Amino acid sequence: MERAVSDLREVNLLVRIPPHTTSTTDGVGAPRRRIEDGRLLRGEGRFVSDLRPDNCLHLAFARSAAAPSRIVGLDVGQARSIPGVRLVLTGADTRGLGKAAVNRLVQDLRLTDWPILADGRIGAVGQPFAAVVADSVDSALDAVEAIRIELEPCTRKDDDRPAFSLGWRDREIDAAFTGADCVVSVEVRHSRVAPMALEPRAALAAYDIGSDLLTVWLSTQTPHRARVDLAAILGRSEASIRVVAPDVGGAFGGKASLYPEEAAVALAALRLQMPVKWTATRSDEFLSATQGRGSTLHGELALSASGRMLGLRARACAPLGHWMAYSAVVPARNATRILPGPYRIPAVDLSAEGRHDPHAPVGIYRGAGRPEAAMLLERLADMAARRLNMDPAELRRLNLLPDSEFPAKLPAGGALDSGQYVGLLDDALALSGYAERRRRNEARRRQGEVCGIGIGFYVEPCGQGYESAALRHDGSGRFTVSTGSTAQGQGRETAFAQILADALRVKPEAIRVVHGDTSLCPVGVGALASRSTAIGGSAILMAVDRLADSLGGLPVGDWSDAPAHEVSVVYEAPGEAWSSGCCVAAIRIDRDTGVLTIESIVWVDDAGTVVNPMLVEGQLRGGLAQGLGEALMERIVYDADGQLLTGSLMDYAVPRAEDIPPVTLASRTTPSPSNLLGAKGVGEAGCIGVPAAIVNAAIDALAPFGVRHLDMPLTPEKLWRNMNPGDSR
Ligand code: SMO
Repeated sequence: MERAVSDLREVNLLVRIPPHTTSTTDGVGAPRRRIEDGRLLRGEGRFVSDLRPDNCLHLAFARSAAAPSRIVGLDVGQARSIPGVRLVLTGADTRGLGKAAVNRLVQDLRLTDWPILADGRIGAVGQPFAAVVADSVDSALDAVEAIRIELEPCTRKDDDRPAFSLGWRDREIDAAFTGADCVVSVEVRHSRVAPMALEPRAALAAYDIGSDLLTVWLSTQTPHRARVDLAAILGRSEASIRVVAPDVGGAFGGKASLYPEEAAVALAALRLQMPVKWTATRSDEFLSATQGRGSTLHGELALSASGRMLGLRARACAPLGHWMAYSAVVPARNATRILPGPYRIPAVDLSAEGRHDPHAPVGIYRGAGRPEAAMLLERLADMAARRLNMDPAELRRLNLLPDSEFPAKLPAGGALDSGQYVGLLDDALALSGYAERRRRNEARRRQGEVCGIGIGFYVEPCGQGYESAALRHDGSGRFTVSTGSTAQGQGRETAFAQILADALRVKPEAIRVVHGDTSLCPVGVGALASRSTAIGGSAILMAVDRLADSLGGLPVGDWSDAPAHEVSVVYEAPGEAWSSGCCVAAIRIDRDTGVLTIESIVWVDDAGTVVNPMLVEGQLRGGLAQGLGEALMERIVYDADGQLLTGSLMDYAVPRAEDIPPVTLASRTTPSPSNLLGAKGVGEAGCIGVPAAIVNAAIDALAPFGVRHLDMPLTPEKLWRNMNPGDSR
């Protein structure tokens, strides 16, 4: 074991991710094809809505068409009489039930109600106020149509108090600004965006009276957390609830928290003692799934005349929506606790707050505060470079933490664990031909072209806390590992089989990976915060050690004489892993239409120990697609009355395959000392670095027009208006 781990700790200098050829080895580092794919590609995946138990009933929600309002009348009589209808639930049926937990990451967290069905008051458009259970989906929808509700607009007493606030301040901060030669400041506004998993939310619940067991199949990242919440809501023991996450088609943070709709499905199954299923439509997702981002950040950076960063003031204001998801505090907290990120800045004043509002809840979404931190710093760095007449790359190189400073303590606590930040920057500059491109862009501008180049440097905290693993040897050289981590399409079974194959010195085919079932897996956290490979993978390494120990120190690899045996471990990481990376984007903007074209993206990433480069590449490309979507086109819009204007994919733009530019990927990895595997997260990176690089490139392109800042999304209209400021067309 010792040897296997230390072997992984070599620093891998600028290795291009290899082409997808067949692997020569099976273990950690091998580009193995996904175990999961055959089944999924043959259409044999089992998602919640594929599950069809006998006598399954169907649930549909009546949702408010109006924004915040008071319910003055509700008539479900006609709905109850529609043929096939078995049950109609309203807010009155949910009184006295418990609520889902919110992670109390800050003191003085002001919570909201957690209505399963609106009771007396509508918090936001789209909130369900009744649930119909019927023999068929059609009957349920007919009954929903027959429900009469009378609403009275309520002038919402605007609640000025934040739901929480937090911050960290160095005493030297004022002196840093007083003594500075140059101060730049920016306000960055992030639109709310939709996590947009391909598979919408879905829940199926069945109650068995004989065993008093409630089984809930959920499209979730966090089955154990869902079980805790369902137990609290329904007043049942955790032992009497089983939560199963079958195949899950993407989540991105949007399925990390139990939803009121899911609790309603469980409640209906208990009432009827029959299976009840609900599958969200895309409209349901826009209206009532958690959204991401939405924060406004203010930043001020103080520098010396030579470009040294001296002080940073940053303030993040995050919207929370009308109820709070489990990780509601996380985006605001991450956006500030990360600062000053990869840069050495001796004094900071960081603060954040969250506020309830009359819209859908805002939760974690791929990046969860990290993109906001990166955008703020990278905008400030570019503004400072312009002010000081320095090259933006030079200003960054001057201020990036040198390799010798790891672990580097952060003002909010914790420490950046490892990295080669200057190396990442230099690799990205070299691969993108940065200096030459800048020169060429000058010539292109003289020809009338609108072109720019931008850098997005980022750090990504990931992999902290605990995860579990249970490892069983069947007595004949075959192994089953059950993990507390879950899977939503990342290739978890493949990666974990590789980690185990390596550690046990067996073929991956001898390993079965079980996940996503509270009755088959040890209590665990699940998949979020880019933690599964780092922490879940380390738990698996720990289990191998424990298994070998408990078999009398049997040398790993010789299982022929080993008896059947099972061990269960909980691994807790001593610190957090910090991925890092540098993106360089080159873009042009059409002078007549404002359409932005990405000419190249170069991206060098440090994900620590790479278990499977194909999986890493998939994560990088997927993150890039979502980061690009946010940068260029995605935006949730509510009008002044709280109506959702972007309630369908006709109004809310997401990138398609043809929008995804070619990308040059490279890696410079420094294994993390914060976990046994040395791994760092990689799934969120694309949403963190890519938007900052694209936005900086666009502002570079529009600098000749006097543009000094732009907020996402960089729609053609916005870019065109910035090139034609006097034109009111
Ligand atoms: S946004 Mo992730 O599922 O922590």
